[in-house]
Amino acid sequence: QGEADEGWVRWPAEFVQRYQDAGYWGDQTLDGLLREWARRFGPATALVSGAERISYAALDEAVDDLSAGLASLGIGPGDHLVVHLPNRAEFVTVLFALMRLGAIGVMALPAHRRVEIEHFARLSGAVGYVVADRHGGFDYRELAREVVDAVPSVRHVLVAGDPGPGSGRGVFTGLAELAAAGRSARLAATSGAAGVGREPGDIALLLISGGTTGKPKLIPRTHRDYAYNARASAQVCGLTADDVYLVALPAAHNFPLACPGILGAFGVGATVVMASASSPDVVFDLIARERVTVTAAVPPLARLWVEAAGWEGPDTTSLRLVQVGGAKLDEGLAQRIPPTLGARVQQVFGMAEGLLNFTRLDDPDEIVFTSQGRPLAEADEIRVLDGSGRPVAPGQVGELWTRGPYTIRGYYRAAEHNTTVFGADGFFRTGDLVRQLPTGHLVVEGRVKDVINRGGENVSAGELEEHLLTHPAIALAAVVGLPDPDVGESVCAAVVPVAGGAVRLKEIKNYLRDRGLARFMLPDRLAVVGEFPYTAVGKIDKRELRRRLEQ
Ligand code: J2J
Repeated sequence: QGEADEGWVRWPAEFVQRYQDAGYWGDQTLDGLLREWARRFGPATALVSGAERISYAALDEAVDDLSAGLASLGIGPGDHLVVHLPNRAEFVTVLFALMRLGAIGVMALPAHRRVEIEHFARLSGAVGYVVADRHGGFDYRELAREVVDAVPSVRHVLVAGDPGPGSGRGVFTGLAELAAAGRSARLAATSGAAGVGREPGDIALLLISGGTTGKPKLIPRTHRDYAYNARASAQVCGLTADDVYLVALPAAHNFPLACPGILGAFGVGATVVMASASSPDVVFDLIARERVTVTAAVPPLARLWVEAAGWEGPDTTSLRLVQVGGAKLDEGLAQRIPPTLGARVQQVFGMAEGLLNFTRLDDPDEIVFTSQGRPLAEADEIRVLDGSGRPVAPGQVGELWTRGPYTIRGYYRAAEHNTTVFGADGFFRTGDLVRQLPTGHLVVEGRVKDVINRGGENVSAGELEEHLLTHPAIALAAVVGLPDPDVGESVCAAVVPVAGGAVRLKEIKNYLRDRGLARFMLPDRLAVVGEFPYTAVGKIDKRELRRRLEQ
């Protein structure tokens, strides 16, 4: 079927055959898998959220109840709902209940606001919007009222917690009431007819692209490709039923959702613990109380934990693995993680579009600290190309293109954009600059667009940042281009100094020159800031930083 019909691009038949034959793709949907997990791990604890502890069997039942409740509202196969929930149990029940109906969740992150949510709702033609009552000092029901008014297709607002006064308008429904109604309906009926006609090759959910340029794209992930993604990631992490996985990043992000995250943990009968916030106090308490063994962080968060651990001396004795990804982890920070948090580090270079790279548990320290891992699957095809599409010499930096059993062939409803980021052969242009080591591991050297053009000289922001971070007075660094009347763009180094640290442009330039940097690589300006802006998942937000610096 063509893109115009469905709004997304399926894998060509030849590849379907290939990935099925090689055992990557199974014949179950994700909610079908939940049923199987409930049979296999029944009484084991699947999910811990606040004071709630939910077994695998109870989770599967809760999903049935909620899906029956959703069906009673008329929600069914092919419907889209924007899911905008913080890390709490309902995130999991909603995700699976939608899948059980053949409905599709659009995985918004808690930090998204009106502009993004309306964009997701319009683009997907969402019939519903699922929110929490309040979280992190924000009332999502107020946002929901604005979204309902602005996007006519949104007929249902489903609220985790108190549906509030808005429920009087008939649009707002509490998830708990809905599940209770669904339960009664289920007990009265003889069979549940939910989820008719779903196939493992259909869309299970839509993820949000992490790109910080342009409007976020929707990423269609199918049941079978996402199931592989989670299962293989769990294997790489050596996950077993004895593991306890802490969701510290927003659950709707690909990393904590399926790499291995929630879905990978469920697949082996492990326990998933939801952290309502990612701050060191909350996270350290949960690690000690629940004996957490594995968690995932973006580098700024990992830095926060490492620094706080130095002060607080938390009990992290249970922790065995800290995955770090989402942005480049600098070597210095990577090395501090094992001694301060008492766990091994795993670098993960992933993307919601698919391709995942992991350092392996048995990789030498040198590789673990300095590379961003190697592809998950044998069938992941990797090309490192120069600007004119030719392969670079081995070990040289180039742009990463990829194709494989869990990498999408096109964004959702983005036919035009797709022609620019997907090759005719189906390869996805990641926009990341990498070099590949002889071992197959990739080192991320920056983003294609994150190159500053100063009068024809190309300055790689990533490269300059790495040099800046080696300076003892610099805690964080982000290099951006600022408009300049003479040279087009000037190179601005924004830095957060270490506590009590002082930095000046002249001294920094001397320092960089002494490290052997070319003159053209030196920053023109230095902006000393107290704090960087962050994206919804916690990466440094360069677009916003640039905007602030321009003012
Ligand atoms: C440098 N850049 C990285 C890394 C991602 C696991 C981990 C991360 C994501 C993710 C993910 C990087 N070093 N280790 O989905 O499952 C940058 C790249 C990439 C983009 C993708 C997962 N890890 N990046 O971050 O879709 O530029 O996914 O293309 O949010 O983040 O962003 P996103």
